[in-house]
Amino acid sequence: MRTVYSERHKLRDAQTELYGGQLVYPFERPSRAELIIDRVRTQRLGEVVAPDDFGLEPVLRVHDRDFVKFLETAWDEWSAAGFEGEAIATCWPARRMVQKPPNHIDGKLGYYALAAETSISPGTWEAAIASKDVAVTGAKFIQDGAGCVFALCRPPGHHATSDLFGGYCFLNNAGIAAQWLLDQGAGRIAILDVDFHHGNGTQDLFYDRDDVLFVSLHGMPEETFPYFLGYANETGAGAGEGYNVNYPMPPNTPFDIWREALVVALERIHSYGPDAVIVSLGVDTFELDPISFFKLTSDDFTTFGAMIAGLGRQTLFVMEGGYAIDEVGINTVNVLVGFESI
Ligand code: Q9C
Ligand code: ZN
Repeated sequence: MRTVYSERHKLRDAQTELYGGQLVYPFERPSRAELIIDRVRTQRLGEVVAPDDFGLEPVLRVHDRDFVKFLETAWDEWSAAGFEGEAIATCWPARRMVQKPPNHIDGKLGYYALAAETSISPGTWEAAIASKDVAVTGAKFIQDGAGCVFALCRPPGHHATSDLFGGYCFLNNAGIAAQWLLDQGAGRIAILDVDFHHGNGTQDLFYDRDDVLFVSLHGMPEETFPYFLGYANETGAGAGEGYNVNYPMPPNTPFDIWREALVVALERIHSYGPDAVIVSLGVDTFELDPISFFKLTSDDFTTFGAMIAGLGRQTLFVMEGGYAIDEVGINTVNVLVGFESI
C-alpha cells in the first residue's frame, strides 16, 4: 500500500508535556513518525509520497473558524505577551462560568484547550497543517480508487473537536478526511477508532449525523483519558442516533477480549455499508505502552489488520497515537501488512 508522509511533522517538537506534576519531554515526539516511516521502508510496504496542499477549506468544513485562527496565531501571541516557556493552558471556563473567548492569549488557551498536557510550541501550527494534508491526500487516493492507503499523520488528531485542542491533537485529521470524502460525493463513511484512547473529538464532530458512523474501542473513561467522554451509552443524537458506537474496556484487557469487541464493531460497519472506512490507527493498545493499559502483543497487530481487511472496503489508515518508541514502527506496520495479507 502507498504511504503519505511529510517531513514537516518535525516542526512539531514541543519540549514540554505536563505529566505527573512535572514538565517532561513529550511522549508524542518526532521520533515516533521517523521510526514508523523507517519501518515502512525496510518492510517495503510500498511507495512513500509527499502530500498535496489542500489549503484551509477542508479544515473549515469541520473546525470552527475562530479556533483555526487561534491555532495559527497562538504561538506568536504567547511569545508577544512576554512568556518564555511553551504555551500551556492553565485556566478554563469551568461550570457556571462564561463560555466566551477572552482577548488575552492566556485565557484563549484555556478556552480552546480540553487538557493542559499539550503545549503549543513554535512550528506546531505548520506541522498540524501538514498532518491534515497527509490525511486529505490519502483520502484523494481513496477517491481515485486505491484499495488502501496509509496516512502517516503527525501530530495526531482524534481528540481535537471543532473548537478544542488537546490530547496531543490540534486538527482532527480523520474527521477532515471523512468530511472531504463526503464533499467529493461519498454517501457514507465509517470511522473505526482503534487507538487506546477514546476518539472524543471525532465522536463529537459527527454525533448528530448518520452519514458518518463512528465506532471506537478504548480504555474505559472511568480509568483513563479523555475521562469525560467515551461511555457505551453515547449512541448518537437526532439523525445520528445509532451511528455512534463505543466499546470501553477495563485495565489489562488482553487481545482475546479486545478482538471480540472488534468483531462486533466490524459487523456494525459491515451492516452500515460505507463507501470507505477510515481507521484511526493508534498503536498505544500495545502491552508496553507507557501511558496505556491494554495488553496487545506485536503479533496481535498483524492479526487485527487482517480482520479489518475482511470488511472488503476501501480503507484509509490515519495515524493517531502509540508511545512505546522501540516498537511503534513494528506495531504500526504489522497492522498494514496484516491488512495486505488478505
Ligand atoms: N493526566 C493520543 O493517543 N494524557 N493521545 C493526559 C492526563 C493524554 C493521548 C494525562 C493522552 C493523549 C492521540
Ligand atoms: Zn491514544
